[in-house]
Amino acid sequence: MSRADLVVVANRLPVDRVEGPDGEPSWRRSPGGLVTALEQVMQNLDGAWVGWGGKADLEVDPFEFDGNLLVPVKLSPADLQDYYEGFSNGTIWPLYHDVIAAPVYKRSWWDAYVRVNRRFAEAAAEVANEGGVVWVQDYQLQLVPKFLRELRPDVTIGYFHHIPFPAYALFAQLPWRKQVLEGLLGADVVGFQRLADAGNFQRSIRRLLSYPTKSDTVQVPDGEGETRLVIAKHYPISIDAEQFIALSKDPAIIARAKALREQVGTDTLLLGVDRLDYTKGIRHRLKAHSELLADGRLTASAATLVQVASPSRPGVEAYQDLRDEIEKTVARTNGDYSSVEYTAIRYLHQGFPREEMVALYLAADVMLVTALRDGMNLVAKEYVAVRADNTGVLVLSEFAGAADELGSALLVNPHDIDGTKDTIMRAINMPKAEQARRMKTMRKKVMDHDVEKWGRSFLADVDALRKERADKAEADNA
Ligand code: GDG
Repeated sequence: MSRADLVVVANRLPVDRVEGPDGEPSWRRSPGGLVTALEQVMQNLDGAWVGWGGKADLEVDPFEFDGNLLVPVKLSPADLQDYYEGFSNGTIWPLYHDVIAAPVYKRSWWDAYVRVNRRFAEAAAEVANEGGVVWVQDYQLQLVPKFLRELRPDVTIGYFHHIPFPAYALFAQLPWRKQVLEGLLGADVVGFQRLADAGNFQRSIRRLLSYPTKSDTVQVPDGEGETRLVIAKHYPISIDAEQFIALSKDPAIIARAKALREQVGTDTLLLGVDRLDYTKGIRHRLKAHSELLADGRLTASAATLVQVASPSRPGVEAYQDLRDEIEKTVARTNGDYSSVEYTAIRYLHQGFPREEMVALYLAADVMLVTALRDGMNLVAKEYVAVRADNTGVLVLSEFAGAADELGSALLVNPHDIDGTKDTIMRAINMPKAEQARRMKTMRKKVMDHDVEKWGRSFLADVDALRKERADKAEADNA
């Protein structure tokens, strides 16, 4: 098998397997956020990507796709249940999002997580070039850095954590907390979304492992009386702003946005776009919105809320319950406040092509991002990127990572329903001049810090450590 200088390891490969009319399988680029984020970074690099192919028990040899080598990792139905739906999405996801849902601690899930992380590490070890770089992605793979270092001490390892890292008092609940920290510390660079996440991580290290930390670094004992320096700092992720801007100028998409507005027919269009996930604060948003209707501050003929809730993790119970609850609320609100002509909430439990998402962003006067906890939230940045005429208002939860950069949004605490209601009304009534002032500042931020810059700054730190190690090895050998 050929090898690569840069290997990305992620739970999913960046492609979906599709079957043609003749039953012949082929691969198609998948529309996920991580893929888009890394698309630019991986371009022209002759890199490799290690990940699951999207189907249980799928056994496929590594293959070329768009100039990169894709290396499928086989996962059985039991792996998927215990490692993915279980430990990743039933334990880590809720724990790291401040226990919005109760995390489940199950020893068999942990065992599966260890087993599968080892498998990903083995696949990466096989494909990385001597002295190469391996970049591990996200919370499903927190043990890969350590396993990989054991197998391939010559490679330099980066890990990026896309979701929040919780405060020590919460992280301490995890029965396998030390193993997880040791797993992550197998990397040379551990990246987080927010400064606060990196701080939480370092605090947990000091409390649980007693390793010294200083500004962005941790001193990890190497077992032979020496220490190894690990960088642990924040690298806020972003979007391919150019691509979103280009789509927003596409005449077909502009026409579509206009048509959507006309069909909706109200003066104001409020928009929410989220995976259907309890971290996104959809319930809180709907509560604030329905109370505004009940109070008479909003009417269905004046404002419509379009809520896209793309299907997510249907195999996890908490997601099934959330869906039922949201759909009940939507039906109630529409029943109570819609008229024959106007619908209070247009609820869409579907995924859409990116072009349609951009048309919705262009059509929306107010974008509602009310996450209870969110690593970054790319939707907020996408909305801002497409508003080239500096109109529109972003209502943004202070608990989303994006709030650190987009301070000119109207920031809300989504738990404060009265505050959220007032902020939605302020957004609807905001004068154009104020909209422009705020939007301009936010657009500059998103354009100056796009995803390419994110990737470059992370990999630059990885590369600096790689060079330092190579120089040291050379000096030791001299
Ligand atoms: C995790 C972290 C962090 C959504 N529905 C459709 C669709 N989307 C796209 C959005 C956006 C992406 O999916 C969602 O990204 P978010 O950042 O909002 O949220 P998560 O999926 O939870 O992502 C998050 C992110 O990782 C990156 O590090 O920001 O905090 O939780 O790009 O536009 N895209 C299309 N159709 C849909 O129906 N085409």
